[in-house]
Amino acid sequence: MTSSKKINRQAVSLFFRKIKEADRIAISGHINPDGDCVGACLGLCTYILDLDPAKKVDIFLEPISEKFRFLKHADKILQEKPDEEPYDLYFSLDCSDPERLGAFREEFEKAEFKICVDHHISNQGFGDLTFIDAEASSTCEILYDIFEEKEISFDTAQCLYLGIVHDTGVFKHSNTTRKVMEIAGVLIEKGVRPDFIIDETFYKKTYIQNQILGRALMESILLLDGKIIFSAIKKKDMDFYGIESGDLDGVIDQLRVTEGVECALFLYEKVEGQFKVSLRSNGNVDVRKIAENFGGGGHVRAAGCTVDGNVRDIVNNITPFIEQQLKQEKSV
Ligand SMILES: [Mn+2]
Repeated sequence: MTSSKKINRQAVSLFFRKIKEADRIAISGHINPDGDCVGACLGLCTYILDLDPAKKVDIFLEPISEKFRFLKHADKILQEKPDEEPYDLYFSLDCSDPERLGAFREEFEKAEFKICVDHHISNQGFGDLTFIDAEASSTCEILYDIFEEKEISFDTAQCLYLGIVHDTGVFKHSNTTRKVMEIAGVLIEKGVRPDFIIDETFYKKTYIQNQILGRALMESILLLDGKIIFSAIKKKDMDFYGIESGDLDGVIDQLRVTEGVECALFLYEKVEGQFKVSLRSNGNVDVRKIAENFGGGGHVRAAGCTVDGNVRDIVNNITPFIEQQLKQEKSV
C-alpha cells in the first residue's frame, strides 16, 4: 500500500539475523535526544521485544523529556551500564557520527556487531551494517522501512509516529513526502491517535513556558519595515522564571509567523554577555549564510550562532546581512 520501500533486502535479513543471534543487545541515540531519537530507540526496542519477549535489550540515552515518558519501555532507559561485558549487538540510531553518541560511544565501539540507522546527510557511515537514507524524513521512517508492517504493534507505532511528527515539524517541513503521509496513515490504522501524540509531545507547554513566550512576543521589535523581527531574553529573567533554554522552544517560530516578516531573530543569554542567537527565515533569506558570518551554521530557513555582546550591538551587527540579502532578492 505504501509507495516504494527503498531498502536492501539482504541488509534487512542480516539486521534480523543479528538480532536473532544476539544474546545481549544495546540501543543508543544522539546526545540531547529529540523526538525522533527517542521514538527510534524505543520503537526498535519494542519491536524486538514483541518478536521475542525474552531478549535482553538495554537502551542508553541521556535523560529524556518527561513528555516522552508515556512510551512503552521508556522506563528501561539507562544512563549507565550495569556490568562490564560488551554487547553482542549495538544499534546507533539517529546519530550522524559516533562522536554524537557522547558517553555511550566507548560501549558502542566495544560491541561485537554494530548497526547504524540514520537520516543525516552528513553521516559518512560507521559500524558493520548501515542504513543511511538522507531522503528519509526521520530515523523512524527508515525503521518503518526495515520493519514488517504486520509485526508493528500499537506501542511500536506510537514511537515511530512520534519520531516522524517531531522531525517533520508536524508534517510541515520539506521532508514531508507522500510516503511520510502514507506511513502515518498505516500507523493511525495501528491505533495511534494523532491529536494525543501531537498535542502532548509537540505543542503542550507549561504555564511558565507560555508566560515567557508571551513576554518575548510583547517585547519583540520590528525592523526594516517589519521584514525583520527580534526579541531577547536576558539571563536574569531566565533565572527569575527558573527556566532553561529548552523552555524557550517555539518562541522563534511564533516570531517567524508574524505577518510581513521575512526573518526572525531570537536571542537568549547563555552566560552573562554571551547570547545564543536563533534565526528563522520564510524562504527569501538564507539564514545559514548569516549565521556562518558569526561562527554558527544550520539550514536555509533555520540557523543559529553564539555571539558575545549586548542585544543592541548583536542585532545591529546581524541585520545589515539580512538587509543585503533582501536587496539582492529584489534585484533578481
Ligand atoms: Mn532525526
